Amino acid sequence: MKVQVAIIGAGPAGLLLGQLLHKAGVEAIIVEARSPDYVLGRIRAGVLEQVAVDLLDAAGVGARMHAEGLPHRGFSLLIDGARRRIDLHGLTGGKQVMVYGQTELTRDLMDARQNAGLPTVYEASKVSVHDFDTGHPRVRYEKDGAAHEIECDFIAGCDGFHGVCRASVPKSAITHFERVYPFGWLGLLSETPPVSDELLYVKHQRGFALCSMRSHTRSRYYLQCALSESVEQWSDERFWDELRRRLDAQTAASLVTGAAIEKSIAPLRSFVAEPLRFGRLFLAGDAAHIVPPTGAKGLNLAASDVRYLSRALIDFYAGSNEGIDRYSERCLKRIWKAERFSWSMTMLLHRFPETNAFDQKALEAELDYLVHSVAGQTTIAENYVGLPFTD
Ligand code: RFL
Ligand code: PHB
Repeated sequence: MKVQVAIIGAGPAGLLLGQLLHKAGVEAIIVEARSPDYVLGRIRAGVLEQVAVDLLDAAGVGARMHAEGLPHRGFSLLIDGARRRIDLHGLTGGKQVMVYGQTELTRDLMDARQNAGLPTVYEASKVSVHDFDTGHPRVRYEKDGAAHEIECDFIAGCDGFHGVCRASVPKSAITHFERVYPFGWLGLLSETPPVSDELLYVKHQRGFALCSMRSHTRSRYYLQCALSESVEQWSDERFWDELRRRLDAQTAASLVTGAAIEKSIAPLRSFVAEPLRFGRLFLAGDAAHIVPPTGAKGLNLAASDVRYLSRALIDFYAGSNEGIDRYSERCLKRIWKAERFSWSMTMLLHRFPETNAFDQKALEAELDYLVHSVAGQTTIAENYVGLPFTD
């Protein structure tokens, strides 16, 4: 078959790109390795910046998010027992974030795609990308034992960190920047009311914790854990006990516990690939970069890449190469700022088993400065709600 754009991956980046292209009359097919249920079963992000909210509106899929999502005007830090609120709204001239699960957003995009009758191949195996250094790229895959080939003008690599697109680029053409952290996040989802109206990021001697939510009746909690630990070692009871230990007495006393609906461990990593364009192949989202979740930036960065990529491709079909030529440079400017913020929040709030005592003290002083200075709080707030687009 022949199509203008072949999108690899039906995560938030691929689905959002497909919807924005469709709205502009550019045709695309999405090829996804997994089933829809598998994609929806991955419990991940919960916090959307205004940029992601605006893009979902532009894609025509924002209605349920506005009805069911929870706008948040601030969040709190609990630092060794002392609570400090970051007034996002007050410090940024009226900005806020939206708490709306990645699962819900993905479901909205999947439904819109299905209702519009747009082509998506789920459970494709042996997906491979070819000839993207020529004017005639191709995508090959197998489905139900039969081999298929797509001829296209462009390939959008939205296939996540372990995808095939970045891995298909010649090693000499790409540079990787990476930092791996010596711990993970153990996440638990439960049908219980959140312990706090707003998100609570916790720095404690026993390690980081986060109290988040999906709705007024569904909570998402995380605990910093060792990479050597497995989910099986964490009964629900052990999880709740450990969380209580990392909270202040008042918050711990009001924590409502219940059975876990989902529990998983995610390793923490910072990663950027440069550049993001290789001839007619473009990388977007987690395929191009990873941030540790501490800054709530991963999904938002994917949305920001897709904003640039959708415009670039739409402009190409309207006669301009400017967008595709500047795609990489434009994205990377924003990516590195989000990488910096996520790295900094991770360093400030986690317990590092091997940090030397001097570095530990310096980080504690930095955090103390940030939360007690209006300038410091503003820096956190501006980055958390999302930095403005410069072009
Ligand atoms: P995804 O979601 O990984 O989707 C990629 C898709 O590509 C498919 N795929 C392939 N398809 C075809 N052929 C192949 N060879 C393929 N290989 C892979 C995969 O099956 C998949 O469906 O990447 P995308 O679309 O770029 O989206 C990125 C986000 O998922 C990610 O950045 C966020 O979840 C990160 N994140 C958060 N981001 C935020 O903005 N705010 C948050 O609050 C937030 N919290 C989080 C997070 C990530 C977490 N984990 C688990 C790492 C919390 C956690 C715990
Ligand atoms: C989440 O609700 O899953 C979540 C919220 C904020 C983060 C990371 C994850 O920084």
